[in-house]
Amino acid sequence: MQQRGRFITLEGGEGVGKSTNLAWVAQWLTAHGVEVVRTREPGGTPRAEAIRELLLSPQADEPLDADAELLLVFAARAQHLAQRIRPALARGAWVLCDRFTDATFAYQGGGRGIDPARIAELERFVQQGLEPDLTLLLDMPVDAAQRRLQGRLAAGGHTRDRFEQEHSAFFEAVRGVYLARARAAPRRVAVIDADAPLETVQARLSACLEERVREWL
Ligand code: Z5A
Repeated sequence: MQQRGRFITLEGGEGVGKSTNLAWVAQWLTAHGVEVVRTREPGGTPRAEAIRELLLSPQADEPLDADAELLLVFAARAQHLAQRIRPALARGAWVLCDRFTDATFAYQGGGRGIDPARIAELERFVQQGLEPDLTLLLDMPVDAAQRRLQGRLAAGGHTRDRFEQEHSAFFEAVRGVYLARARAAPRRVAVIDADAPLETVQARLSACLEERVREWL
């Protein structure tokens, strides 16, 4: 029987370098002979991307209720799991996903203040026990990540989405939940110090992949 592929997620607050490093991790895996499916949340399929648009677009005329936000996140995830993640894993491909349910505990739990027990209920309902084999948590102080994003905004071509308009207390709470989840699940979550030049961050990622992924190859 075909062995199921591995499920790896990248997590962290905004500006920590998830998108930049996702491409790098995908290259590392491909170079080691793995078929990699790169994807992201919210999103990853056309319908789930439509839900992403609802979640990210700033709508001053009608605020998005926090429970509605949570349910939309899980609706997108159910679609993504059914149409993309589970089929890929079943055929033996590895799935590399930019954010997953740790982000829901961090943003909807830490940021919005939703009871984590409710999030865990939806997690069980939607994921039926599926969780990442490895989560790479890119961590850095909120103010340093914000400075990176200022640089990107100043360069043009990027406007703040609904989450990026939040205040630093929101992002501090997000970071706190991520780090608490890493402490609670050290076998699954590897914390990478992302407050360094890109080459240094990638050397740290490489060491982590050698340690944690090599045995699965
Ligand atoms: N969300 C949620 O609320 N609940 C959920 O369950 C899920 C998500 C799954 C969209 O996610 C939003 O969805 C997100 C949470 C919410 N909220 N926000 N905001 P997203 O992942 O698409 O959004 P993001 O975190 O804002 O992505 P981002 O801004 O693109 O950040 P990033 O991917 O971590 O960073 P990056 O684009 O790779 O890098 C940012 C800049 O820094 C860029 O100019 C790079 O060139 C630069 N960079 C990267 N690394 C370095 C280093 N090492 N040194 C210097 N500069 C660097």
